[in-house]
Amino acid sequence: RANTLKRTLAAGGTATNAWLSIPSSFSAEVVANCGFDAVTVDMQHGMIDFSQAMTMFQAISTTSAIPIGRPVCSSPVEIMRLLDAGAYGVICPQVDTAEIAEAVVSACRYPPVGARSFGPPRGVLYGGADYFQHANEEILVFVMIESRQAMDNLDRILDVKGIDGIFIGPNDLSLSFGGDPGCEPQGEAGAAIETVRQKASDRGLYTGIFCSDTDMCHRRMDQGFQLVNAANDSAVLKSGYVGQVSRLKKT
Ligand code: 3PY
Ligand code: MG
Repeated sequence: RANTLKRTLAAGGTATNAWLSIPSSFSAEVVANCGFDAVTVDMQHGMIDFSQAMTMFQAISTTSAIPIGRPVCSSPVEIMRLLDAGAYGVICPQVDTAEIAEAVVSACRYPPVGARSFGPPRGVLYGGADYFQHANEEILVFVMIESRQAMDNLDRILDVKGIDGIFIGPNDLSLSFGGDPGCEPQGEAGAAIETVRQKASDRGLYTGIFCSDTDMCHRRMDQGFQLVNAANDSAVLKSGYVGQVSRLKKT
């Protein structure tokens, strides 16, 4: 199966991503039917365990949205399990060094390129019978840059062969520069975000960043980011119901 998200990004386009934290195949199905280019199952900060993530990938794969997983951490074991469950891309958190980035790439690529172990039960169902022949090419590998340490190692991380793109975690980046969590930090962390974007894009890497609303997504796309997401499922649910309560109380 062709990774349509990769095709869009490779053509220089922008893509919309939805971010899931609720452990439900039904809510994943609802969101995946909304028209996003990609839907990300977040196991790091979402309330989602592995078997739930698997059913969420099943739901997403009933649509044309590309299923992506954010593993709990960037351990090769966690990454390989998500790919076996049918993720067609990963957004790996806290990739602070080139060594971690190398391990991430290796976990996503079958030999001789990497050291991914073979046995993709849902990967084959999603990707097709020729999954093995194309997985190394089709699966998208994003490494998250979200710390001062990653900034110190930035050139080395970006030079790791096999990375498809970077994804910025602005909340953690802001914290690591001494600020409060937030998606649009100013000062050093704000400057760091533009440095990452520029250096990644100079190397032909795809650039993504976490945003918290659609206006922010537009600002980031104007800045040159290609892959954005706005509020996650639980935040959308909450704001929808808070609005409902306030409108009901007015009448
Ligand atoms: C961050 O902003 O640090 C993230 O990882 C977004 O989820
Ligand atoms: Mg983070």
